[in-house]
Amino acid sequence: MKNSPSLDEQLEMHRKMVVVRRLEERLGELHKAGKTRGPIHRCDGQEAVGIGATAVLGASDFVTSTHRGHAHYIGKGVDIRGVTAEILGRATGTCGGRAGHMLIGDRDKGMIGGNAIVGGSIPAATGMALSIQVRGTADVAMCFFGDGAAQTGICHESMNMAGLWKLPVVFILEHNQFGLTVHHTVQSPVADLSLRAAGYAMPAEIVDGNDTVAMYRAVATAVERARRGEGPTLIEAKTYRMQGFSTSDMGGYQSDADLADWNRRDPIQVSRGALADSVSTERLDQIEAGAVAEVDAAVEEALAAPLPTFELFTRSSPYATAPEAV
Ligand SMILES: Cc1ncc(C[n+]2csc(CCOP(=O)(O)OP(=O)(O)O)c2C)c(N)n1
Repeated sequence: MKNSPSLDEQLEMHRKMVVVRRLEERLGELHKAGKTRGPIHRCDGQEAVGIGATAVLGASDFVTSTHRGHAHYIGKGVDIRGVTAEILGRATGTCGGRAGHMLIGDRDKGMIGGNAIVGGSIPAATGMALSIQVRGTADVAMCFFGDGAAQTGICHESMNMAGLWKLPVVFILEHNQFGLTVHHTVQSPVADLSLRAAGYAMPAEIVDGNDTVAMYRAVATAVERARRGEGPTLIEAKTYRMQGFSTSDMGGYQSDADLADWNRRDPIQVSRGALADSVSTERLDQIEAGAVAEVDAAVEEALAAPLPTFELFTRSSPYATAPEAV
């Protein structure tokens, strides 16, 4: 079983992390300039979780995401131009400008969708996994959710069912230490939420969520297990949210010491360090500059694109081939 990324895969994960980081930075600026449609949930510092985990998947596997899903979308291969236009509410967006940044779905890419209902991604992926099991394919469903979402009742119900029926689902707990502004120590009596996996008869692994290679390895083992019909796994990715809950967050509750500590473990720098022995600094700089240019072009293109028309808003599905009456 191959559970380590190739050099090409490692470079692609690096490139995608820089794409996501640049997107987050641009969205921060655009929000300040009043050009986004509402606040944005950035994932600066958490990029390695989504990018490392989705790098393991094939095109026909499924992903369900959260309100903080930019790394999941880009990781699963949703086009950056469509994502950017969608976030900016444009007709050229992945969902025609109707979903906004929290709800992007792309059926062709296996991106079932972001989710603004905290915990909503968990039963959605569990249901996808049941569908995969019933249809008898070798696909897997992957679910991203936060430490706040881990405290919901539906998380317990979904994991219990997944463990009982050995569903092909990989649960990725993106433990960024906070639910909204609430630190995890006042949300849960245990620091390591993956302890709970034992109660669902599923294996669990705690992973350095700021290291794409560590994420890839742990997730590859979990995905293979699911494909063999041996059931779900819970991966607890320890990471940290470097920005506020959203671009509207006034901040002040994250300690300077924690921010400095996690900044030293910035996932893009960790990745650069891991690649330094095999790839020249010039090549890495070139890859990063290409990623930045791609995002900047996507932003300019999106800002120049039209807003959706009333006709588009009355269609029943973004996938419908013709407008339908409502
Ligand atoms: C069912 C539900 N309850 C409350 C909210 C409001 N809310 C939005 S995000 C959030 C915190 C989520 O924390 P976590 O799952 O850790 O994700 P993070 O924001 O840290 O990425 C809350 C309470 C919501 N959107 N849905």
